[in-house]
Amino acid sequence: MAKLFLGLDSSTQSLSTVVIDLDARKVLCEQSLNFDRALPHYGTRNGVLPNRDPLVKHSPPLMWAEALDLLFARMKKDGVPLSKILAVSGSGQQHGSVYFNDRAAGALEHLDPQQSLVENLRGAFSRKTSPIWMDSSTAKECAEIRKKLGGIKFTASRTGSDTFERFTGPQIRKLFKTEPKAHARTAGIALVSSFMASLLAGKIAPIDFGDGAGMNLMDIRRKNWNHDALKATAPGLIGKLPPLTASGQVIGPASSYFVKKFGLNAEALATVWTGDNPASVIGLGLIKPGQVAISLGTSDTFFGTMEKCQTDENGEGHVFGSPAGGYMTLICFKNGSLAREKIRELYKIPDWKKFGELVAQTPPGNNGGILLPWFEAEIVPRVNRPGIHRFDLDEQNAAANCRAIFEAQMMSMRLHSEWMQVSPEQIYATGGASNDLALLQVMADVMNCRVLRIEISKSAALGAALIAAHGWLAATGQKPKWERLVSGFTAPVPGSEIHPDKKAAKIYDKLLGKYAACESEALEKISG
Ligand code: XUL
Repeated sequence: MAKLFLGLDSSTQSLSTVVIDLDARKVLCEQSLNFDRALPHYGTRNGVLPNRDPLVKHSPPLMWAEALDLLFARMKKDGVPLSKILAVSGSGQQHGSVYFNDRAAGALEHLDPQQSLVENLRGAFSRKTSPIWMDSSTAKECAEIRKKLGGIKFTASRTGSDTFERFTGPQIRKLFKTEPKAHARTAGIALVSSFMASLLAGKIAPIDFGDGAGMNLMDIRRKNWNHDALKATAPGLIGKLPPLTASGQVIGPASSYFVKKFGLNAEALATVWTGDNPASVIGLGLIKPGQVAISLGTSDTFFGTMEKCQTDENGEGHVFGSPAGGYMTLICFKNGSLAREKIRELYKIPDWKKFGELVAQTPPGNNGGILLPWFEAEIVPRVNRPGIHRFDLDEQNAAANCRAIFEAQMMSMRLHSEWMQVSPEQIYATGGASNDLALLQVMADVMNCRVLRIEISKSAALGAALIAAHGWLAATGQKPKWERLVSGFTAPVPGSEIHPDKKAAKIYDKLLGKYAACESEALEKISG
């Protein structure tokens, strides 16, 4: 009998599913439901509720529940073999939080298939809306928690990250300070991932080590709730948080709600979900320590895996538990494609082919010319005042500026990931700009390792399906190996390998010092 597993991904704008056939190493089907289009009555824009305060970004948790009903109904209608699914897992946008009152546990246990999930859950929340990762209204709370935990370095070394506005702890503190009654009414706090897992399992689900690390509440090394962090955040938190565990752990059989209503296999296991980034790490096949992927999108994101927990003293990068054991890191550079496109516009370059030709006209190292392309406020390094800075670089020289943006982005990634103490053997490049060979060559040269392109459209949902498979195999005593599990699902694009040019790599080894000095000088100028 085919071994089928279902992975879901509840992201900001949509809910997606991937069904895999494990033995055939095949994705059987994928589906996606866009919140704004499919559920317009919630009035969200790109999945987020409008708010007068531009810093506040909330979404309605009932919309996510309704989306789950709708997607299961669609899968049933489309003949997806739900009756053969052995286990379900999932991933959620990270950091977002859902607030249950004392009626939630009972409602989840008695989900009535004659009613919708929305009807079943009405009256089970202590707060109608959920702050999500795009919210940046908690600067004060971040400062308060960071201070109580002893500053950036200690906050990062205890919880895996410095305090960030979007992280769940600061969001919980804001609720406690501004709506103490709602905080008191809250019997349970879930993440988006554990909320969705709770619906599937029909009981309050644990939070996993991957998503739990995005809260500023979990002890990153011991992988339990950190009492100092809980105390610094709000009173009584320990009673409101579920246990922490590994993603893929079996919670129990899937709720009979899904069995009776949509024909899900009555023996399907509901397993613990994780965050979308940890799930993507699995979906991209990063399961061994030292493996790295760089996603080149609107922002560029560096994903790495580590066996031992290293944290970033400067508090720029995040450390989460990896679903494959050990740790993963996420470092987000805001000025990714956004900045590359700005340079293309600035020098009126018709297309990326021409852009690559201009880069090829200039030597690696750009004769020492450096550009800091902070068109938008930057996350890494922290730059609040946007602006571009040039050092020994002629503003009129289009070709040198094209090379300079590629080199700056890659040197910044190398510099700001050094704290991980990982030297990658190879890097997987993914995302929109990963088909730009000139950019990938600079990546290979600066990082001094091979680069391979990987194209996976729903890496989080695929990762979630693989986590479900791992959970089921472990629960049935089959000692699964991650390496075997992901193989075939996550292969790089054939022939996409790019090797570093040894001469160029030496030039960048030397240039990195100058780049770091230019960065410090610019940062000082901005803050001074
Ligand atoms: C990660 C983060 C985002 C969300 C997007 O820290 O905030 O990547 O997980 O869904």
